[in-house]
Amino acid sequence: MKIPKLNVATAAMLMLAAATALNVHAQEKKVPGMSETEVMYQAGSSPLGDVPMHQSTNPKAPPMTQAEFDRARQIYFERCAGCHGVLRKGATGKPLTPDITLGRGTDYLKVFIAYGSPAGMPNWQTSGEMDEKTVDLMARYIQHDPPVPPEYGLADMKKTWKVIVPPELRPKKKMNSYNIDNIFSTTLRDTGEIALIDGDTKKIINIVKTGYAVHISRMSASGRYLFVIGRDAKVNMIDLWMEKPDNVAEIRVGLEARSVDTSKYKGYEDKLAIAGTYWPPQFTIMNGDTLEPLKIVATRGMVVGTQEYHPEPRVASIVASHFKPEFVVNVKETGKTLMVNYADLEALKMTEIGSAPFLHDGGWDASKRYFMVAANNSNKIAAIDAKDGKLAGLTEVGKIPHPGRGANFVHPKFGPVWATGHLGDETISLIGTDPKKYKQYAFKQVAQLKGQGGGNLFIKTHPKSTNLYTDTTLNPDPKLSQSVAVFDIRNLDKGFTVLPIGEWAGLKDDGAKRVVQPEYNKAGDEVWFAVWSAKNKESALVVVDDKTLKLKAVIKDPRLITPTGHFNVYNTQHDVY
Ligand code: DHE
Repeated sequence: MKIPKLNVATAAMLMLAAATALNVHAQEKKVPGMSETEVMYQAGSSPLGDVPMHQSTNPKAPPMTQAEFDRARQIYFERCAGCHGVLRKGATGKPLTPDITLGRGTDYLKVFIAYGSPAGMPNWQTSGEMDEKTVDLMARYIQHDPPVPPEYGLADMKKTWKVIVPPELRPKKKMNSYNIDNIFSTTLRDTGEIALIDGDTKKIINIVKTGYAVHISRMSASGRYLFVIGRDAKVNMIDLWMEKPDNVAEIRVGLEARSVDTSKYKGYEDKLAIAGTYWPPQFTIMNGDTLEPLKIVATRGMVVGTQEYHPEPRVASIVASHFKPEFVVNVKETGKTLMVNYADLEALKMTEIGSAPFLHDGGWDASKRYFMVAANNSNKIAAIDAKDGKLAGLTEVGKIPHPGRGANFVHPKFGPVWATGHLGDETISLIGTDPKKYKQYAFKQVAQLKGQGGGNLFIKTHPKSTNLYTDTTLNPDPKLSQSVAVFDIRNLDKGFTVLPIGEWAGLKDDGAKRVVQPEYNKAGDEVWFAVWSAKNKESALVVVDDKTLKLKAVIKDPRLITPTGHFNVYNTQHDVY
């Protein structure tokens, strides 16, 4: 790489920063912990790159042709927006607005983009991901005003809204012989589809077209409708009563999204659906039968603690309360949980609970009263009390907690606990969740287990099981990313057993084949894992016998392309984890 011309002091300072960054990367390769892959995970591609945006020219910024600007914008949304934000106001990455970047200048910015930083910025050029020309392009681009993607209101949503089978033409009873409770909805990430798999026979029921880079599946309260959200904010509603379950309605609620759920409070079962968007920063409440958009609420506002305005606080996890007619909406950058009462959409009441920035994923404790949500880049777990509508506790955990929905079990000393693994270290944190009988442990980290390594994404157990499974999907060591650790809950001090899931899959191709997300069947005696290979390589699902920890089945099919998350209907419907 050619180092740009700089004055001696700046050059020395930058070389020192770069050298530190390189050392950190070198170390990362040796120790299990936060890896470049993990940084890349946060910096996942945004579908906004193709969206027409308003662009103003900044005369002070280095010149760019329209073609250069468009190319840089595309790269920014593919590589950078996940951490630095759409408007570059900063999220898990630093702010990159022109008031900051213009002062730094092209040469300085080029070095940072090329070499990365110890704070987590990837070394785009030295890792071979970008060439020198691209680094120069990006250094100039971030000195221009950020182009602003359009808003997305009711009229835009209605244009995309389709009721494929109206409620009156849908089956009046279940028209198939599937054991619906034990169907799995598996995300086929790169084809924008989900596979509906019969958990009893392990056969594919249907491959259903959904949104781009589809993310999660959630169930309606009755267990009849399955809701799926794509990263392009497309919501699909699938009727499991049809002879061959398929889409009955769809809509786009924005330009980029990750979360969807449906109303579960008594009297409101299957009545409403909700989806949260990364862009625009808002959530939309829909009719639970047809997906007709009813109410849109913006999440722009002040950050907890600093009380500074944030223009793009993304909506992360959403769950439906069992205690009140409320959705629990977690807003990432502001660090606020909104308890959205849906009893009267015309006079919407919201309780705002502040905890810590970068709220991401989470799950209920065993009583389903406390929602345990990870403030991932703050290294904290917040416990939201859905009954009293307040923060029950905020506890420090390991580095970058990533629970998925977490895992609940009863610890011999600490009573009921909820567990999370971490992206940034090998620990598993146990947090007490019973403020009545175990008050001294409630909502505090009470113990840490030592797992296989960092890069953990998901953790799971089941009320009928005595095992606790943790993946290490994003660990840089293939041995770890292709296997899982299992703890015996009755004897946690014993350490863990390693299951070589990737090897058991017996895939014909070499490749990443990352093992991701343990998910139980309805009975709680099988655990399913996705073995996630590249789009052009063979993938599989591996089923483990929970009692013996032996391989039970491998599901392979050319249509199972890039399987990642999978959701058992019963366990998702009833929040069993
Ligand atoms: Fe996810 C849940 C966001 C990357 C698989 N993911 C979630 C949730 C959010 C989120 C906000 C909680 C939804 C809820 O409960 O309502 N995920 C993001 C990102 O912003 C991120 C870091 C980067 C991106 O560009 O999307 C990201 N996620 C991934 C992946 O790369 C994963 C591993 C593979 C994939 O399919 O894309 C992935 N995320 C999942 C899964 C869940 C999830 C399987 C649901 C876990 C559960 O048990 O409920």
